[in-house]
Amino acid sequence: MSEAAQTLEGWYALHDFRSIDWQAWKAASAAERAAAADEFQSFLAAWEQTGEQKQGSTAFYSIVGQKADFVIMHLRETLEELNELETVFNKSAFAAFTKSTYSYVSIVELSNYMGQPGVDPLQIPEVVARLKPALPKSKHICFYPMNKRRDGGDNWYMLSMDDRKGMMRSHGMIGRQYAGKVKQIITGSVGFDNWEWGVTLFADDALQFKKLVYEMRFDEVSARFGEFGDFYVGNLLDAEKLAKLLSV
Ligand code: 76R
Repeated sequence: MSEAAQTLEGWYALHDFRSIDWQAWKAASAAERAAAADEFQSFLAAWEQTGEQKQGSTAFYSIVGQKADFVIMHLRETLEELNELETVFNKSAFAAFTKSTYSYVSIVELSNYMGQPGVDPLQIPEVVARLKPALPKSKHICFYPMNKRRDGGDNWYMLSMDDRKGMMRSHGMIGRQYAGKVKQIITGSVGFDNWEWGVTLFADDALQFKKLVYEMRFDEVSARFGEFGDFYVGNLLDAEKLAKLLSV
């Protein structure tokens, strides 16, 4: 058996994708709409407060294209908290005007491929901070789930640790060229959801998503072993933009 990579886990993650039932929203009375929108705004404020208290982090983005209208990405300490958040939201007045289109359950994950031998990563403050990240308020988000292939000669899980380390180094070097332009959060989802990882990227210039993902396609880890699910891309929402989105 090949040596499994050691992983460090941080906050649990829920990506909750919804579409808005515009017909129902427009058919509702102005008072109903105002009450539902106010309640939604109060959720946003509460999630913001959780972030300020460093008890978790929530990102809220519209989605471009017809796969969803918006995504709420929550990071929290426990799966119970994530469950509670989705249930409370589902019981809200606004949720009655939404339909779930996709969701993804995972956990912030760092692996030891690039680690220094003999150094305990949990003693490195930057590593610890990355396990419980404050989600940025970048203008754009990109999310997609992915696997590493397990197919005949192209089976990632049959490769030696050294071979995988070499390839992950090359992967990391490409990624580093995007430092300051793209922030990536890798969440592991083996045992939690249908793919092995969720990839969440944040950037102020959405074009950098395309540049980064395209460049990685030529790198062996992605070229030989990457399998990808649906891609979602979107724009930052805040209280003001939400009010504009919901005005009919
Ligand atoms: O954690 C680190 O920064 C160390 C290096 C590193 C690891 C271990 C790293 C760096 N990644 C790691 C692990 Mn990554 N990453 C992806 C994708 O679209 C594609 O082709 C792949 C999707 C992107 C865009 C991306 C970006 N990475 C992983 C893993 C787990 C693999 C495993 O354990 O087998 C996956 C699935 C994955 C996928 N990666 C970086 C980036 C970027 C931008 C970096 C540089 C980070 C930095 O140094 O700031």
